[in-house]
Amino acid sequence: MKPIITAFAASPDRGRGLARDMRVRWALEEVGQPYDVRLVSFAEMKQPAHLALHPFGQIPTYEEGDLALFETGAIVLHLALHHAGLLPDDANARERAVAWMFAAVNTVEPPILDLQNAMLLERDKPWAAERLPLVHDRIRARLGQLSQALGDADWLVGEFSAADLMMVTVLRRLEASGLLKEYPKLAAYVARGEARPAYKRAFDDQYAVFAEAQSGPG
Ligand code: GTB
Repeated sequence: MKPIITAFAASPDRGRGLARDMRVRWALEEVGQPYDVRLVSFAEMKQPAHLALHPFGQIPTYEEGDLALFETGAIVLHLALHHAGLLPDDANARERAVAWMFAAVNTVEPPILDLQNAMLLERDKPWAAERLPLVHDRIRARLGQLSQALGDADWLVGEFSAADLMMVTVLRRLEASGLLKEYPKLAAYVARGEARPAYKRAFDDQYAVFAEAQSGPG
């Protein structure tokens, strides 16, 4: 049975692969699991049918038989636990990879989301210009630590794992800020992730939704 995920019918990222269904698509591609996509509008995400799947009215969701999941970390972990290829074989290394998945969404992503809010929602506030350098510096602190932890390794825990999939997608959200360029090891790490064939397939599939919406009915 093919799992079904939900994604934006009209993604505000305009096909840049930044909406979070990208993580789930990438994981599905890495493990070779075919899937279906149900596109939802912003209005549909707030309707009871979608809220029954996602209590916060967001995308992505994941349905597989009678299992319904939300939260990308939980969905990617589910896929990693039930398919080969996204977690190390060694027991301790597996636990470390899971720790890094949490670090991606719980430690590295929050200051990056703060920047997104500062740029999109707070730009016109009188204190915006004063706050922005503080937001940047909080991100720099995390990037410096992450770069140190990665060192000269290709991936966070041995071979490529769900930890890298989560971390790379989190770091990609810095694309427009230019901050990633200050950390060449992290910039190269993200480029390694983006070069994976499974990443490219996921990106192309997400982009196709945007391109289709652009071409309009007809
Ligand atoms: N913690 C949840 C998870 O990881 O699954 C967060 C899910 C989430 O934030 N989903 C967003 C959503 O549904 C889409 S990805 N938002 C609609 C809403 O809350 O009403 C976030 C996103 C949006 C836009 C861009 N962009 O334009 O670049 C990038 C990412």
